[in-house]
Amino acid sequence: MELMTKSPLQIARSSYQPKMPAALKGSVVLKEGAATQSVADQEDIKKLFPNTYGMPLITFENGNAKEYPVVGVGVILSGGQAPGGHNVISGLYDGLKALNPKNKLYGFKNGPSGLVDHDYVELTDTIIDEYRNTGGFDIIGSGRTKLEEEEQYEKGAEICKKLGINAIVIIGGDDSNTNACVLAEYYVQKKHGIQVIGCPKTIDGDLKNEMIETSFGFDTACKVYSELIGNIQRDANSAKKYWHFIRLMGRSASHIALECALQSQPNICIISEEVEAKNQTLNDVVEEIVQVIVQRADTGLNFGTVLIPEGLIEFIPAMKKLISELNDLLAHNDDFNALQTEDEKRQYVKGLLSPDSCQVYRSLPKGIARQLTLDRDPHGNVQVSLIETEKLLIEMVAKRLAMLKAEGKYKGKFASINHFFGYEGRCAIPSNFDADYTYSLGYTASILISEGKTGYMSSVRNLTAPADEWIAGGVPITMMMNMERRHGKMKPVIQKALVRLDGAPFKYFEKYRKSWADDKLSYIYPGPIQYYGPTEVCDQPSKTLLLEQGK
Ligand code: FBP
Repeated sequence: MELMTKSPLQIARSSYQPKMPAALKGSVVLKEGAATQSVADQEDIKKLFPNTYGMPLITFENGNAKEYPVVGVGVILSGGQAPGGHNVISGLYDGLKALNPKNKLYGFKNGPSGLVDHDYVELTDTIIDEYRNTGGFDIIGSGRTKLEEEEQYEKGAEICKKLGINAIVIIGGDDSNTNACVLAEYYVQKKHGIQVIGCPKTIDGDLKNEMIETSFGFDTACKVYSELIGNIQRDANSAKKYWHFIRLMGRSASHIALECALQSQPNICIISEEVEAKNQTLNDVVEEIVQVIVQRADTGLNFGTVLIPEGLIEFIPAMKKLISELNDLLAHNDDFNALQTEDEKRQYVKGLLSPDSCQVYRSLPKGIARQLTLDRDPHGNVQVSLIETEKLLIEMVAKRLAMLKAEGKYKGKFASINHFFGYEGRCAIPSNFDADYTYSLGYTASILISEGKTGYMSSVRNLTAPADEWIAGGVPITMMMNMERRHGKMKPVIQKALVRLDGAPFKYFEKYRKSWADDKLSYIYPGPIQYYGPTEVCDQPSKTLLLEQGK
């Protein structure tokens, strides 16, 4: 056998032709809707974005062929990886070349810093063909540098002018698209003639609204995690001896945990937004888990699965207060950074926290308390993916069960295994849904650019219908904005979409979770993503999307 450089699936996927909305096939005409408003704080947002506020929604329809001017475009991948990023770029590339073969596409390397540091590559047929329908962001790399200083914007303008770039596409989450909006406004104000278009990316699924039905990557990542959860459940149900505590990525919102619960029907799934709404403490969460474990033990079932959203810790009100005090206390704190030992750091922190937070801090296992003081990301967020909540919960649950056993109220056996699923799914080969959706998002961006638009996010809607019926167009990013306090100052930001407790996905989960907790066999085993085969196996969107759209 010859040395293999690609798997058979990699080879087959390179020639997969993503499905597209009918309006993107052939020539396109733009239909402009009524003027838009921001979701809240209209007066403030209007003042901050005088040039890009209130622009109309845009939808594409089939129209007569038209000649487009030559454009140069720069693309940036921003933040965490999400399956489909390469297809946004290939859709953008194909769209640009179809509109005018002289168009050029440059990739800024390693995230927004590539624009500022003038680190770029011109994308060609050869490069693009190598990355079609693949996972990962390695075509140009990604990064989390925040674009927020005028000096950075000007450095960006400098390289754009040098390369003949008239538009930048920023593929990112809520923070990156907020920056895209600010950059778009800045370039109009300064008359730099550089357009900025955003694309909704994040496996977390929290960049969505009426016009952006889902962020790309959520579908694939959740399918990968659900496959793994299903496999674990089948193992649990075969061996009948372990409780599996599975933490799932999703920095803030619990969309991933909820979607995986809908796909795999575990015994327990914690939803952070519900914990916050009920004002629960960590002990309340532990008590809920313990109750299910005891009940199952009473019927002889000493095994099960618990899904835990990564962001949980920040939604427990007392923990939230502690984290926010730590954020303030540790921001640019050279004294803290100069301390050598963990013990010194612990003493230092304890001395400065409020009495309530200090009590919470002291009640945490030392390892978890230490994790809460690790470096923040460039947006000032605690890096929750580094906090091992599943281990914390296992420890607390085991303690509580031991107490109940001593009181004769629990007769079962508790053996646990912990898991964390995040990086396993972020670079998976995109599902058909994500491959099609992202290609269309990129293609849509190419049209918005060629039509001279700026400050828009590429939008593809009606996603539970066949791809042919999807609706493509653009949404003004200012429409998604509101004012929020960040680092002590009011800032315009895209509203993060948390799990809605009155939304159909949560309602469905709420209706069935009791039977999933008790039943001998309610597990579902989703199996691996299928790329070829019947459409009901290969082209299903997420359950969240189906339920949200009443299907
Ligand atoms: P984005 O919001 O940038 O898409 O990233 C999401 C995410 O995958 C989170 O789910 C996770 O908490 C975080 O990135 C992990 O960050 P890192 O890649 O820096 O470890």
